[in-house]
Amino acid sequence: MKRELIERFKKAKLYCFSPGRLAKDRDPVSIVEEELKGGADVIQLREKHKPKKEIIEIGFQIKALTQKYDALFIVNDDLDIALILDADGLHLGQDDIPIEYARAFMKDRLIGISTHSLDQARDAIRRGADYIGFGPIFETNTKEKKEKTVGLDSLRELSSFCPIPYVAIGGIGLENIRSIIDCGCRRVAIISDIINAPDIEERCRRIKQILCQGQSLRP
Ligand code: 3NM
Repeated sequence: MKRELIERFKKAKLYCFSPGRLAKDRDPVSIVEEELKGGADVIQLREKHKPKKEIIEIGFQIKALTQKYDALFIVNDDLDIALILDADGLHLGQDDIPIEYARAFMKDRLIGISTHSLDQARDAIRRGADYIGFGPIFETNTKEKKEKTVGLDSLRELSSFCPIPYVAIGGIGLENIRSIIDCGCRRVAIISDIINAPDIEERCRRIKQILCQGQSLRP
């Protein structure tokens, strides 16, 4: 199963999120369905401010949607919730459970690691991450903990050696997506540019189209 999940992740281009606080008064599950209709390949359940009980309830609904739209379902931070929801993967930050401990439970599911420098990226690769997030590429107000931007030059360097799939994240949107592609990266994770867009589905579709330009679109 691991191979199949990794192959699916390799094909993924647009990595989206549940809305967290950006939902405002909207239904988070409907927002995720719009992202999926627009072509999201991966959905990460990221509801940091909610009680775990509620995250689990929303998580079951979002997982069902990812199955309907044939997307991968990843849980942020919480190993227990990833196991309860039988997620395809778990995403860990630098201050979360070290990957070695999570691997014992996630077994052949995916584990992704957030990295904020080339050194952290190398470390995550060495310790057996299945994919890495790399960022923030640009300034972002979405993340509570402010990290220094890594910039496009580091992304270009990562592209030159990274043996596992990597996802560019942080301040990315329709306006600057081409600069990411120019670094050799066609896999992006986007929160605010999509969730704050007036038409989420349309925003996803346009971004996905640009990511797929020159390559065949997923049927
Ligand atoms: N992780 P937006 S940046 C969740 O650098 C997250 O690892 C980051 O949100 C990292 O697309 C980030 O709105 C926020 O900038 C991404």
